[in-house]
Amino acid sequence: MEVLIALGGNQGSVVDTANSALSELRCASSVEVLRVSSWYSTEPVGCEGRFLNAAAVLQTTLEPVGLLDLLLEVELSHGRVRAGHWTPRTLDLDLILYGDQVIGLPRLIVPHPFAWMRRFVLDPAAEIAAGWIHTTSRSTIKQLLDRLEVRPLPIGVGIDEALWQSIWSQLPQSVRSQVVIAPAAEWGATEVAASFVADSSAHRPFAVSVPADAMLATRVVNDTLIAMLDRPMVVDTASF
Ligand code: PH2
Ligand code: MG
Ligand code: MG
Repeated sequence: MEVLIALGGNQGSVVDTANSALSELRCASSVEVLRVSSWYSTEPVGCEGRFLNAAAVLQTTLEPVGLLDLLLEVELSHGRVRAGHWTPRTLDLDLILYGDQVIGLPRLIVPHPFAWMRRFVLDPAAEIAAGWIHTTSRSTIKQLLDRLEVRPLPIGVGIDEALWQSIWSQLPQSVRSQVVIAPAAEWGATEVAASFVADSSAHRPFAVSVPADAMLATRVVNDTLIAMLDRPMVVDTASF
């Protein structure tokens, strides 16, 4: 089976750590590393400290959960301390796509539920897997990336008007200037979504649910928009 993984980190020498992790994966008889993308500098989403992100295509004989366990093991042997949700990390290895399979286990959701809206996943992935179909959106990686390139980016909002006004007024100008709010009758009452109105596949766009609490909601919307808007920059790893 061919699988797509995302690599990321924002602590220590991320590229060295990741290269060592890839070597460890290459040593596993059940895994072959077929392609690795460039490294990208990306804006942190939901935490502090810029990230480096990349993607890799692996060939594996492991079942999805077996591969997940191996990835977690490799993270742990590379200094990953799970100190809490979204804390700085030396290395994060996420399973994004497993062939064309859709998996919904308590421990493992594939395609990764946020891959469709994260430039820090899509940009590196498009370099090595542009035509791969992201099963649940029925779009290719490249199509998912291209629709996030549009400026201003149409965003569907299904949030209560008063709550939305409060969220909007707190978003940084740099975010507000890059989006345009589209009518979103089709979205639920607590969702924001990239509005893919121009997308003739007419597939219901994915949405991100927003908590009712105004402060939390602002954070979720801000993080979502940063992940959608940030344009990852290729870094020259030779200079590291
Ligand atoms: N991973 C996260 C949270 N935020 N931000 C960027 N830019 N890159 C990541 O890989 C990343 C993140 C959780 O795994
Ligand atoms: Mg992650
Ligand atoms: Mg992870």
